[in-house]
Amino acid sequence: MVFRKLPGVSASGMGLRLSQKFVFLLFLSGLVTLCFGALFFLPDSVRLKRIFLSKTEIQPVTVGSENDVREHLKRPKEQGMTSAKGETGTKGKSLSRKPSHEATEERLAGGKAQEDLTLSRSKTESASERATSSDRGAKSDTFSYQKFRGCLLKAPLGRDNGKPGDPQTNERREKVKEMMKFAWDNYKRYAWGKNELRPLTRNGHIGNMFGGLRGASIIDSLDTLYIMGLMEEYNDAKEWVQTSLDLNSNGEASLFEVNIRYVGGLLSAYYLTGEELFKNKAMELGEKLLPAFNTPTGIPRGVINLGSSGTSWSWGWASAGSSILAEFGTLHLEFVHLTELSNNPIYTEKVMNIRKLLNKIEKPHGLYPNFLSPVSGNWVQHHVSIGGLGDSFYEYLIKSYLMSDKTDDDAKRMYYGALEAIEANLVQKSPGGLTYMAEWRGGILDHKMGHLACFSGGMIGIGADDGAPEKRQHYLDLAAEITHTCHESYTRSATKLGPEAFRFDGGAEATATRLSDRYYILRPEVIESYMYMWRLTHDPKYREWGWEAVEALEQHCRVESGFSGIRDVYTMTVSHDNMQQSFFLSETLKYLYLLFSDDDLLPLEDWVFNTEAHPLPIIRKSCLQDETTQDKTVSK
Ligand code: DMJ
Repeated sequence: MVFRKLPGVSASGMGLRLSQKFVFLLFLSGLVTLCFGALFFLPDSVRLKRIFLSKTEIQPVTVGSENDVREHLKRPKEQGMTSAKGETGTKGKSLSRKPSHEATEERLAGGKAQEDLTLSRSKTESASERATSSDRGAKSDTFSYQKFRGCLLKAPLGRDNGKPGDPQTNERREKVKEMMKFAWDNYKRYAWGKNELRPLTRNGHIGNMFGGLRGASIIDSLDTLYIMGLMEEYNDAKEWVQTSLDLNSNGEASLFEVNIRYVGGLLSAYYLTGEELFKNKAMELGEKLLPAFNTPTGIPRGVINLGSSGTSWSWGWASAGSSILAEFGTLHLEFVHLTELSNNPIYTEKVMNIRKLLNKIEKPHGLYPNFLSPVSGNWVQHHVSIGGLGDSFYEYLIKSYLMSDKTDDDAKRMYYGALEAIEANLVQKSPGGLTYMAEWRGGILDHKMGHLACFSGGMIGIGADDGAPEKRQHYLDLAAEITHTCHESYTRSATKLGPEAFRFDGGAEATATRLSDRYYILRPEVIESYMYMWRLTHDPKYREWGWEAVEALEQHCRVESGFSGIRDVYTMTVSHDNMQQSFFLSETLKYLYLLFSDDDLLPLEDWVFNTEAHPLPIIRKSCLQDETTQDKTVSK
C-alpha cells in the first residue's frame, strides 16, 4: 500500500484520528519486529538472513570461495594443466592432502548442502576462551630445557652429526645438503620473507593458507638447516624469526597448515636448539588457534581468523559445513607439546576432546569417514581415504602413542583398530601383484591411490613393532609392499617421479590415467616411506630408491633459481609449475638427508616427526618429573 497526499486530506492525518494513527503505528512496529525476529528461525543458508544479521552472529563461508584456499594446490590447473571435469576447486584442494577434483566431487555429492555451508561462531566464546586459557595460567618457566635434554636416550645429532661411514652414502648425503642450500639460497635471494619461492619468475608467493603469516619456507626450514649443519643459513632464519615473524596477522588461515608448519616448525626448532624465542613464538601462535575449537562439539572448524575476532569457518567446499578428518585429527602432537611447554592443560584438553568423540562415535565397518559435522558430531559422508582428507589422522594416532612413551593406550587401540578396518576394506592386490590402498565410498571401492597415501608405508612400518605379536611381521611386510607399489608409481613414469594419483583399473597398474593426476609438486610421501623402511630394515634398496629420486629431482625439477614441481611426470619435455613448496625443504630434503645418514641422527627412540617432518621429542613423563634427572646436554 502506498500513502500519498490526497487533495482535501490533511497531510498529517489522511483523515485519520490521532488514536487511529497511534493504533496503526503500533501495528506497523509490531509487524516489523515480528519479521525481523523471524529471520532468526530461518536456515543459515537463506540469503536474507546473511544480509540482515551481523558478521558476529553468522559467518557466510567466504573463505572457501573459488579464489581462496591453498592456491598452490590448484596451480597445475591455473598453469594450463588439463583438468578433469569439475576440477576447478580451490575450494577443493584447499589445505590438506586433497586433490582439487576430489574436493569438487565431494562438493557436488554434497548437493544442495552447498547452500548450507554457513557456520557460526560467537566472538564472546572467543573472549571467554582466551580468559580460560590465561586463567589456568600458562607458566612457560616451569619447563626445564636442561631436564628435557637429560631425558633423551641419545644425542639428537648423533655421534658425528649422523655422518655415514660409507663414502658413497656420504657423497649422496652431501649432494642432498647441496640441494637444500641451493633451494634455500634462491628462496633467500628472490622471496625472502614471503611464504614460498616461485623459481621461474624469481619472486615470492604468499598464498592464502596462512592467514597473513609470512615466512613459511623459513619456519619450515629451521630444523632442516640445523641438522644439516648449515649454520649461517640457520642463523639468518633465526634472526628473521626474531625480527620479522609477525604473529599479529588478521587474515584467515588454515588451522591445519598453520599448526603443522608454523607451530610444528617452531616447536622442533626449540627442542633442537633450546632457543627460548622459538618456544615463545610457538606458544603465542598456539593461543591464537584456540577459538577454532569453539563449536558445539569442540571439533574445530578448518579456517580461523588469526586476528582478535578469532572467528572460524568451515571450508566452503567441505560437505555441509563439515570439518575434515585429516585436519582436526592432525593437531594432537603439537598441542600436547604446547601443554608440555606452557604447563597449560587447555591444549591437551582440546585434542583429547576430539579423540573422545572419535572414539565414541559409530564407525561404518570400523572406518573413519573424512567429513564430520562440528555441530552435530556426526559423519557427513561415507568417503574413506588413507590419502587426501584422511591420511595424517591415522599417522597421528600411532605417533601419539609413540610420543607418549607408549602410554597413550587409547591412541594405540584406535590405531590398530583403524588399521584392521583398513586392511579388511581398503587394502587390495592388483592383477599385477601390487598391494595398494583403494578409497572407499559408502562401500564402493575406487581403485585409486594418491601420492599422499604413500606415507602409509612408513606409518605401518613404525607401528609394526607394537602390534599384536602375531601381526608384527605381517605389518612390516605390508609396509614394504605399499612402499614397493609407491616406488613402482615412480619407475613407471618417464621422469622417474610419481604422479599425484595412480590407478589400478582399466588395465592400469600404478599409473595415472587422468591428465589431471599427472603432476608432481615436490611431495615427500614416497621418500618418507623409504626413510622409515631403511631405518627399520636396512635393506639397501631403499637408499637406492632414494637416490633415484634425487637424480630425477635434479634432472627435471631443478631450474636455474630453485626447484619446481612439474605438470606431467610422463613426458620428458617437462613443464614446470613455478613453485618451490615449503614442504620440499621441510620434508622431501630432510627425509632424503636422513635416509643417507646414520640412524643416530634424530634417532627414532627419542623423536617422532610431525606430518610436516618436524621432529618432536618423545615425552618421558617419569623422567621429566624425577627430581634427580640430571642435565646431560654436554654429554649429548
Ligand atoms: C605436507 O604439507 C604435509 O605432509 C601434509 O600432511 C600433507 N601435504 C604436504 C606434503 O605433500
